[in-house]
Amino acid sequence: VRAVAGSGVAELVAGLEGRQTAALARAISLVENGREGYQALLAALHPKIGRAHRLGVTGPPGAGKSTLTEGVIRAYRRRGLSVGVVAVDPTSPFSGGALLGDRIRMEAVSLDAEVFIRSMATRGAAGGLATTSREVCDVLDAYGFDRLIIETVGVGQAELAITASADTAVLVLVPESGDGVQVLKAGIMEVADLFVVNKADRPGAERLQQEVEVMLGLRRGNAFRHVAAHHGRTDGWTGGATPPADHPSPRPTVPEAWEPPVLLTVATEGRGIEDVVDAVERHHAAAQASGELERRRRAGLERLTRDVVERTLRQLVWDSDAADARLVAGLDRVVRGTSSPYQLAQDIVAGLTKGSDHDGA
Ligand SMILES: Nc1nc2c(ncn2[C@@H]2O[C@H](COP(=O)(O)OP(=O)(O)O)[C@@H](O)[C@H]2O)c(=O)[nH]1
Ligand SMILES: [Mg+2]
Repeated sequence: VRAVAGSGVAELVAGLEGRQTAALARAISLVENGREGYQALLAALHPKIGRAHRLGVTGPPGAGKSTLTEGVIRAYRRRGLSVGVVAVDPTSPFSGGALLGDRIRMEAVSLDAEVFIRSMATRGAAGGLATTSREVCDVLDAYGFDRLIIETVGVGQAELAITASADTAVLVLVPESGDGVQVLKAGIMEVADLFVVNKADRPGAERLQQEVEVMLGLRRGNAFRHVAAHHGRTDGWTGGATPPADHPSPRPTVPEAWEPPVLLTVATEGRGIEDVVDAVERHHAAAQASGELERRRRAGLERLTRDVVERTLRQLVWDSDAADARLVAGLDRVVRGTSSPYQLAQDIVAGLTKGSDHDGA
C-alpha cells in the first residue's frame, strides 16, 4: 500500500510540474480530504512554494467579496498574471445557494487556463479550515500561479487565521450593514493591510470610509490623519524616498511604515478595482522591503508545523486500536459514574505509552 501511495505521489508531482490541470485538481482533492499520501505530496512540493503572492479577502457575508475577487482576477489577467483562488465559505457548508452562486458566477473567468478556482466547504477540510486552505494554497503556489486569492467570511477565529496567513489581507466592508464599528471591534482590523468599502454606489460609503480612516488614525494616536491624507497622497504611503521639501524625513534610516489605505469600490461595475490591485501590489513590495513578508511567512510556517504536530498526535492516538478499545471498554463506567471522562482519558493516554521504550513507570 505504501509503495502504491508513493508512486501516486511521484506521478502527481510530475503532473504538477507538467502543469496538467487534471493533476492539479487531483492533488487538491487529495489534500482537502486528507487521503493517504497527501503529506508526502505536500512535503515534496515544499521546495517549490513561496513564489506566489497570497491575498486574503475577508468580510461579512454579502459584502461583495466574490464579486470583488472576480474583478481582481480580471485585473491580474490584464497584467498577464495567472491566478489561483480558494473560496472558503463556512456559512454554506451544505452546498447552499451562496456556494453554488459563487461557482456559477466564477465559471465565466475560470474558462481561462491561467485561472483556477476552488470552492471549499468547511466539512471538506480534513485538517482544520485554516490548515487545509493553506495547504491547498501551497499546491496552487507550487503549480506556479503568480497570485493566490483566499476568500473567506470574516466571522470567527478560524477565518481570521486564514487571513493572517496571507501576505496581504483585505477587509471588505459595506455601508448598509453598519460594520464600521462592529467588525472592526472583532480584532480583524489588526490583521487588515487594506480596507475596501464596497457598494460605494449605495449611500453612506464615504462616511464609512472616513469612519474607518478615523479609527485607523486613533489606533496610531492621530485621529485626524485622514484630513491630511485628502490633501496629500491617499494611496497608503507616508514618508517615503521623496519627502516634500518642507518636511524632510527626520529619520531616513527607518523603513517606511505601511498605513492601510481605505478604498471605495463598486465591484459589480468594476469601479475602483485597479486601485485595489495597485495597493495590494504596493503593500507586497513594501512588506518585502521591510522584512515584514519574511516575518509573516516564517510565522505561517511555524503555525503550520505546530498544526501538523497536533494533527499527527491526534491520528497517532485514534489510529491505534488500543485507544479505541479502551474507550469502548471504559465508557460504561463513565456513564454509570464509577469513572469519569478524565480518568478514562488518562487511562487511554497511559495505555499508549505502555510497553514503549520510553515507559519508565
Ligand atoms: N449595489 C452593489 N451590489 C453589489 C456590489 N458588489 C456586490 N454586489 C452584490 O452583492 C451581492 C453579494 O455579493 P457577493 O460577491 O456574493 O458577496 P460575498 O458573500 O461577500 O462573496 C450580490 O448580489 C452582488 O451582485 C456593489 O459594489 N454594489
Ligand atoms: Mg462569496
